[in-house]
Amino acid sequence: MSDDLRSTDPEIADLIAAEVDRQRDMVRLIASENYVSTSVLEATGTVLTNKYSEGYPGKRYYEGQQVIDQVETLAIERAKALFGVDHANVQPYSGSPANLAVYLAFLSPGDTVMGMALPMGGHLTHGWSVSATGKWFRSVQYGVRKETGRVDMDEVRELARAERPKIIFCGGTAIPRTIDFPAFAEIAHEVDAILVADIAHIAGLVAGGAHPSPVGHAPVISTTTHKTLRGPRGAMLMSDAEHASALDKAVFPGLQGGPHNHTTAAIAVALKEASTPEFRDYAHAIVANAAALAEGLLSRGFDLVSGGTDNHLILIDLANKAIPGKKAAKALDRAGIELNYNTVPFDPRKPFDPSGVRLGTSSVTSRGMTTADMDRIAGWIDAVVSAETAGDESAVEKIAAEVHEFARSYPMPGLLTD
Ligand code: DSN
Repeated sequence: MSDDLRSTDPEIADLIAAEVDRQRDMVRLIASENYVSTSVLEATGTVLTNKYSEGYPGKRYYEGQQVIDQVETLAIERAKALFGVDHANVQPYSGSPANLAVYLAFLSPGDTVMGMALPMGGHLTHGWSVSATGKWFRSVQYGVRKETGRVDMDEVRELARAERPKIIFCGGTAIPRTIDFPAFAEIAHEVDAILVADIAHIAGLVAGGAHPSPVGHAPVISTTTHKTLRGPRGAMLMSDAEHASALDKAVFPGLQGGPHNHTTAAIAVALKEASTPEFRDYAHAIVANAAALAEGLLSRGFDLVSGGTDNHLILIDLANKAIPGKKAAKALDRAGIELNYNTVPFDPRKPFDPSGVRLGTSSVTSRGMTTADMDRIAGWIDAVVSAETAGDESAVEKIAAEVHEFARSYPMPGLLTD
């Protein structure tokens, strides 16, 4: 950290330093988070934040875009090349605004949208009732089969035939299994709907060839850039040529003002990193680590939604361990293992105190942890859950010391290189 920040605002400088330590000392298993590289961090903290640039490269509403146009064009071209799409818009501020732009581009208020229900693994912006997308549009929601924990494609087809949605979202925030893009595309085609693949969670896996691509199946693709893709907090919309102009108009001037140019630059850097053979190895290592972690949890009697994982994400239903998700998540956090409590499909408990916890392996894989480490982490998770159930806080403290020592033994990407 620079001396400038430390002398201007020591309180914020101290808090940032404390967060660096926290991220270094924890085993971070939040499925939507990651560690960006030093290069991505550097691009984020630049003078590009000083510039307004409403519009798109070559057609702006303010002067002084000689450099910004080149930055945004590089980001667009890298997104197009990496994902193999006709068109990319790199301006959405984050995932929710990106998805709202999709509504603005193709729907009018009151039109029908179909998406996966939030408690089944979907996202708020896929038409869930408390979101603007569920209030301003007529939303129909699909889920997973109770017996398998997997998306019920028969239900999706029946619902689509009955309700005739204008857009169908696939993807979500707690889906441990491969998304069947061709099957969704077939249904969307049958009912004349636009299929929107929200690949926010799996974008890095798609880029690295560790999950099938929606390209060629979904004409519109939405993603954040900061999860498995390992970029800055931001988002992108990608599409075929036919849907490009409507999406661009919806992002600007429809929904947003000036793009965050420092973020655009960092997205460009992350996309360059994601085009390397090393990133392909990283994407496959994330999936291998998730499989190993799932195996370690299953062997300790944990009940995993869908019975396991195909990607970076694991959803544990803790009902058989007699501990609610929130209590488990808080105990694990005290023990140095960071994850989030989460609803499980058909959860009898409330969303703010649900039955499950959600884990992901993108961050631990960025630290360099391998499949050999995953059984150890599963063992700690099991031990903390047992200790918390027994009310044994000293056991939690003992595990915390081990976990912190273990975490510190791996380098942290980003500002720290130790
Ligand atoms: N908050 C993100 C997640 O954790 O999956 C989704 O928006």
